[in-house]
Amino acid sequence: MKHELIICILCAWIVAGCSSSGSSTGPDADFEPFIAPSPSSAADTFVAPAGQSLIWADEFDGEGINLDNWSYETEQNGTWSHSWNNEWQRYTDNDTGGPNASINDGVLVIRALKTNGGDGGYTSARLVTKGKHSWRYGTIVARMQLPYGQGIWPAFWMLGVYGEWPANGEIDIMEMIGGEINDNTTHATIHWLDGTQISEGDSYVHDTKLADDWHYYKLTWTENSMTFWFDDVVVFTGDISSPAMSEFHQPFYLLLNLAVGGGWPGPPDVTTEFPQHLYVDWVRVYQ
Ligand SMILES: [Ca+2]
Repeated sequence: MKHELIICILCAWIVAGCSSSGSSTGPDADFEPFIAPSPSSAADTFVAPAGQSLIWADEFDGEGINLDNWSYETEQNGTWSHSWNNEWQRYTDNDTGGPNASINDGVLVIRALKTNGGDGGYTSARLVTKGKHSWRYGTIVARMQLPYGQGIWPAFWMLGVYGEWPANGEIDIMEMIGGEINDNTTHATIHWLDGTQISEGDSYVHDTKLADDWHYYKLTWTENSMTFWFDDVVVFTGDISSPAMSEFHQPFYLLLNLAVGGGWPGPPDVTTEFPQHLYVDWVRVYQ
């Protein structure tokens, strides 16, 4: 009896201790905010699309990542298995702020780290609005400053809410595979199902690295077409009026991720510097 009583007192003490240490609010109390290199201080000169209204935005101006807008898609530690595209990183959950994703001075920073661990050797983050926010047609735009280097693969993209890939459709507003001239190049692509997976797209090569400054990566989406923009330059226009492209007439959710390695960029090499940072000042949707 006496031993049981002591155990009960011990249990109560442990539970009380646990609850008091877990009562923090805001960003994870155990997380020390990392210092990312400051992005460019260039002025934001974005002009909202004429005739459309802002219907959703995340300006990343809060204390932490807004989990009413975003969820993490993760890979469990120790079970890393090239879940997507043979990418090398393990995507982690960072709550409102953590080592692979946080808000720094009004900017979302997604950070790829070299860990040398048994989880692919790298960690990073993949944020999605899946199940929280999705849109059909309009202008979808983000102000971003990209990472750089061989094997680095950031993306700002969308997936259809209904069906399995590729029948749900994929809209890649920005993909960059880094290294040499690739550091200056953004790719815009659409993928859909028409018997087999079909894709169309194009790329634009800028005169400086996309990591050197802020740029606007934008999709103008109507019931007939999708036009992809890099700042004021059209990267690609696709006609989506074909009956075989019904995917593109349903709501799509947003994804932001920073992959390391994978089938398209190939692996990082000795020239690739870590950590790498994808900076997102804001994401906005106009209709
Ligand atoms: Ca911001």
